Amino acid sequence: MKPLEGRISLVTGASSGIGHACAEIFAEAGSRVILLARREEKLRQIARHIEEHTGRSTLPVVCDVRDRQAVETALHALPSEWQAVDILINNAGLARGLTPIQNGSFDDWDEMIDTNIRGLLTVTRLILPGMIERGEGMIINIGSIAGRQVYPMGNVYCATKHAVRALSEAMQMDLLGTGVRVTNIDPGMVETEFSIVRFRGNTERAASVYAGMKPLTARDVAEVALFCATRPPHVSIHDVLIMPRDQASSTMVHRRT
Ligand code: NDP
Ligand code: 8X3
Repeated sequence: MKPLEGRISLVTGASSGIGHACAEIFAEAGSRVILLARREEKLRQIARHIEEHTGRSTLPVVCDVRDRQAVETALHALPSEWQAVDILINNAGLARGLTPIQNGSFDDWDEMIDTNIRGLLTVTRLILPGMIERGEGMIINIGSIAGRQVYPMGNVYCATKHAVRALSEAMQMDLLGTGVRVTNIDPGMVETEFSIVRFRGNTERAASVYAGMKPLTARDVAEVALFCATRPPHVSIHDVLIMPRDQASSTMVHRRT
């Protein structure tokens, strides 16, 4: 029997990168998986591939986590056999730009705050009551090294990830005694669409972020999430920092150039 047999996992930001890898690896471990993101075609393609490759059912949910009403409607409309979510992976998130705070864009700030903080809170608030009622569940929040160390021009993105870290700690306290476990995972550099999104499609600039060093893969992070989710029920891994060997801190990166 697979470790997550009979479980339901909900992964936000499952259309790419770390979320895609988590959806895949959790299905390989036996879980049924709800994949949530905005890009419908990508989501359906990934869901189909996971079903073919793992034999587990998947449920794509096309939704913008910034739209509270839309998230509420989508989650309330889940078919009854999908409603009892056991594991929530709060992964949807993004950075926009790398700009000194005095030149920052209000729109970019809103987008990061609304996605990385408000979106995480909305999904969590809607999923938690069911977990508490059933007396068990797990929330995995994907933070970042940026949630521990601020770096130049990272200002608002770093602030949102500090908020994720604070919320993980807050959840651990508030959910004590409910049977719900909360894990915070802070990755260093992972090569995904993250930098392409940050630099608005400038693939050359995005590639330069990882020049001469070996970043983590999305799968590296997903494997850690799976390890945390498959500990015995009395074990709660509160906090993980996973870095590439070539990265010592937010700003110290070893490059072979
Ligand atoms: P990707 O850009 O590859 O994936 C981001 C995912 O988030 C996509 O599936 C995207 O889907 C989804 N998403 C973004 N905005 C929304 C929204 N408003 N509503 C729903 N889904 C949304 O990046 P990563 O996989 O790297 O990022 C995943 C998480 O990991 C983020 O929280 C990021 O901050 C964090 N992280 C990334 C690191 C890295 O170096 N890559 C390091 C540390 C942390 P869609 O566009 O289809 O909606
Ligand atoms: C993403 C990693 O260092 O670009 O959270 O902020 S970093």
